[in-house]
Amino acid sequence: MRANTTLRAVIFDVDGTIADTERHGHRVAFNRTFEQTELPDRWDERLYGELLKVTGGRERLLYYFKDKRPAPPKNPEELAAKLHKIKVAEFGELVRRGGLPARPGVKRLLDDLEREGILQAVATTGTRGPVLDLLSALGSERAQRFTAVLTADEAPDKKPDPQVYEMALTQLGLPATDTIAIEDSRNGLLAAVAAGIPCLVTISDYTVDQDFSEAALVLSSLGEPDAPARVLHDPLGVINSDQAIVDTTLLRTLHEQAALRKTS
Ligand code: XBP
Ligand code: MG
Repeated sequence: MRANTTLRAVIFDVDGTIADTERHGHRVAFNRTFEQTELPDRWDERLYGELLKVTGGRERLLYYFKDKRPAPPKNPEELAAKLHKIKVAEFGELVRRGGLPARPGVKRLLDDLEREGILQAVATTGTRGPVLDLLSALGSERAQRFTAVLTADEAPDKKPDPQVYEMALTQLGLPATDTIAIEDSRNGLLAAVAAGIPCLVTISDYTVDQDFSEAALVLSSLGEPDAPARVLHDPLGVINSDQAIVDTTLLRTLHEQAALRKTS
């Protein structure tokens, strides 16, 4: 049986999916912000892993003030807004210095999608400025190919809320069933699925232990010919191996099988 849909666009998450930005990017930028503002707070890798359950940098600061900091500040909203502004600038600086390269397979897949006429879009809870810097780091030609780039600036309701995905679909002018999302976290997966979009998860080191049972496929990365991804969960049976390289052919098969599962 064949599904009556066509894969027309792939919507990428940014943090953890296009690049491994959290441990050596956002976390470092938060700590530089604390230093710059002469606050005693420092987020080590373990604590940052806990804080990541909250999406959005400002919201993460508020959660930390409320639940993790020994002495909460007098005006948490005001302080979080002030710190977040500095943090966004610090993170942008890190990105522009080239410290956060694309994950394996990202550039290869973007080029493959372009050759095959499949649209590329971005749906992220990150702030627009540094997101655009991260996309530019993929190469200016690739960055210009994104038909829709939706960030926290346009979609304030952060993942797992589906708002950013719904806005991406509106800009693409496509129904959810003509697209696939690529995510690295449970919050991202839930956002995509709530918007009706089948989701491929490429885990990152902070999300390796999360529950991805709603995903169409879970891999260790997008894979490269000389370093294929490990297949971690393949509920639709699209891969007959424990290794995979994500390309347009695989995404079309995944898209079709996800559509069939939905209608069966
Ligand atoms: C990523 C995030 C982002 C960044 C911080 O989630 O939660 O908020 O950690 O970015 P996702 P800002 O990958 O699901 O989009 O500081 O710019 O908010
Ligand atoms: Mg992510």
